[in-house]
Amino acid sequence: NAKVSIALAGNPNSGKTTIFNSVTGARQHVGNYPGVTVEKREGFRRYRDKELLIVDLPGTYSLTAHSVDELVARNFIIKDKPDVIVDILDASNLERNLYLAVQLLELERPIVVALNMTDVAENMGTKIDEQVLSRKLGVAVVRTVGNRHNGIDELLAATVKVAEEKAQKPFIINYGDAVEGKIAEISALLAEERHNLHFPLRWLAIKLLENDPEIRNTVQALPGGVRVTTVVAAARESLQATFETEPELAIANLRYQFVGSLCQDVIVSKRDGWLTTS
Ligand code: GDP
Ligand code: K
Ligand code: MG
Repeated sequence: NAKVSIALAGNPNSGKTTIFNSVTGARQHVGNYPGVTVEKREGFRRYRDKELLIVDLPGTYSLTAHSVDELVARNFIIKDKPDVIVDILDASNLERNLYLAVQLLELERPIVVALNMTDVAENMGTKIDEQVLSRKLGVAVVRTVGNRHNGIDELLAATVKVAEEKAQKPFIINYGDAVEGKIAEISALLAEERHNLHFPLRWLAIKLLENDPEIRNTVQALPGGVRVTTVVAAARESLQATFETEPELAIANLRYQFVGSLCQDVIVSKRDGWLTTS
């Protein structure tokens, strides 16, 4: 296929619009996402034998149902199914940016990571091993400095390559036995409804345990929705007892722990070590 649709995702101020402009130049137009006043910026670019259609998604820190921007971003990814998501990370704020990255990965769509603002990170003395990051996330990672157009061609090449490969390696955070048991139980129930569902089952199960209002409503409307809702309520109660806190907080904490240890694995030097070795 000569057409490749690409969605740019990332935290606010990670450099999405800068990279979007660098890639598309003047070939862009602005509209709105259906039903909401969130601005939708689309652009085009010819790259080798491909026609790229690029959408600049709203910047978000998370993918909950609690903000319109986050709902727009996640629904676009799930329902419009762009061929590739390019997740633009601010390398100088790696931990917070990886928190979104792992949530994007949990949507089980093809992803390329742009490690942007690497100049700012290095000025702060933070060096990131992008090969380790690539291996840990199971996706291509390309270093960029968006405002200097550095790495943009490599980013496009990696993006088109992912679009051609199609296969996305599964990415799974292990949330520990208590949560994983509940995810398995709910996923099995959802599997019976899979023809009515557009979202990945594991992701839906996690969102139900997090009491995500949009997913709760979607599932309630299914033929077997009442049964799923009852099982989810019992699972949430059980997790509440295990963690002695709201399951959504427990799950967010587990995700933060995962991201924290990921950061330790990929950040090779901070200011101190940096100065003594140079
Ligand atoms: P967005 O909110 O993700 O769309 O971020 P923008 O594209 O608006 O970028 C935010 C700011 O960061 C702008 O002032 C850009 O010029 C700047 N910027 C983008 N990429 C880089 C980069 O790699 N390095 C540096 N130093 N600045 C950048
Ligand atoms: K901005
Ligand atoms: Mg922007």
